Amino acid sequence: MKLDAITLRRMRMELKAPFTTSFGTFLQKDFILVEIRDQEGTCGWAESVAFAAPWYNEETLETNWHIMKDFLIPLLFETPIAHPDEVSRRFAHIRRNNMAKAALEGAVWDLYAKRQNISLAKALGGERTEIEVGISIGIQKSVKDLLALIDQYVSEGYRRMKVKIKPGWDVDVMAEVRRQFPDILLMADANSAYTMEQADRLKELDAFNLMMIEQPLASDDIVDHAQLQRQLITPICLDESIHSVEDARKAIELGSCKIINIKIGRVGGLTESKKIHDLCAQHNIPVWCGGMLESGVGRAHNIALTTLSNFTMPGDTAASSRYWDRDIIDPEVTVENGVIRVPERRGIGYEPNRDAIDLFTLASQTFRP
Ligand code: OSB
Ligand code: MG
Repeated sequence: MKLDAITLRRMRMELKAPFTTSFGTFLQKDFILVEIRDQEGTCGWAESVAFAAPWYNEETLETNWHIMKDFLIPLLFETPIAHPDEVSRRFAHIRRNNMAKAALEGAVWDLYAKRQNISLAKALGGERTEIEVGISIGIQKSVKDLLALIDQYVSEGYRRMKVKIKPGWDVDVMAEVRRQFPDILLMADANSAYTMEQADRLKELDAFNLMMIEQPLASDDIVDHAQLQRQLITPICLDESIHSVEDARKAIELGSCKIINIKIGRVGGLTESKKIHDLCAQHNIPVWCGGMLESGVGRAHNIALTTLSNFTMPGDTAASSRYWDRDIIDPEVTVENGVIRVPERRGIGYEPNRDAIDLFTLASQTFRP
């Protein structure tokens, strides 16, 4: 692939409803959309999942713009790219900034699949033709509101309910959810809101037959998580703590988790995601695909990744209509009976809609070799 142009767009889309985690509330989604065009005019698309503020990790939309413009894009233009696996090697001497790297690498993957005339799922070695999805529900004003939402999503067919928790919105809430919904697949996500001093509180969650508790302790920890896992019946799933296949290897060796949430952006791209997937499969660690309130473009990448065989648990990639009045892809992502049918069209399999994209673009810049 000989690259001709890379366009970065600074996007803002209004969320249909606020989304609250233990670290803050999102009212809108600010992100960078990446378009890479080759000399034949084929375009690859991806988005960065870095948020406007460094809440989830240290990256932001602005740091991503800087790292892409001043370091990563020049590396992509250096020589032609034969295979997308080369991109992460080319970026390896730039430390971290995984979301910036993943956005560019993802667009190269889409471009590559389109040039091969196959779906991104197929290019990645995926097998599934449909994927099961769950839904992630933010912290609500009242337990009553939460129960009503779960009721709605259960009737829409979503296969697993993930409830965000934090100290003061945890044991009583989960107890009530479990009482009302005795049979659903249920889990909690703490987004690093606890310390080992609160281990007893977390142990109380063992009473509710949760599939897992996601990232209870610090976002950079795998040592305390190992100690906590020895005290819990409920499996721990790591999200924030895993940035690479090396992190995953160490967490598995230490016993810090029994499940891993793979987010393409957090681990630096699809190539690294595949490596983590393969390592976890060897160690009987199930994986599932996390979400970052993506637009349709990021959602399409998550869907393609989830077709790999060890994605055995429903992920967070819900329907476009759950987040947006109007998504930026055609068709939008739809969920029927808790399942997304994986598109067979080439590349990401959903067409970015340039009119819709323009509506949500605050600024853009095009780079050339
Ligand atoms: O921890 O998985 C998370 C949203 C923002 C930041 C972190 C997380 C989330 C979600 C939402 O859980 C997943 C989604 O619906 O995209
Ligand atoms: Mg999480």
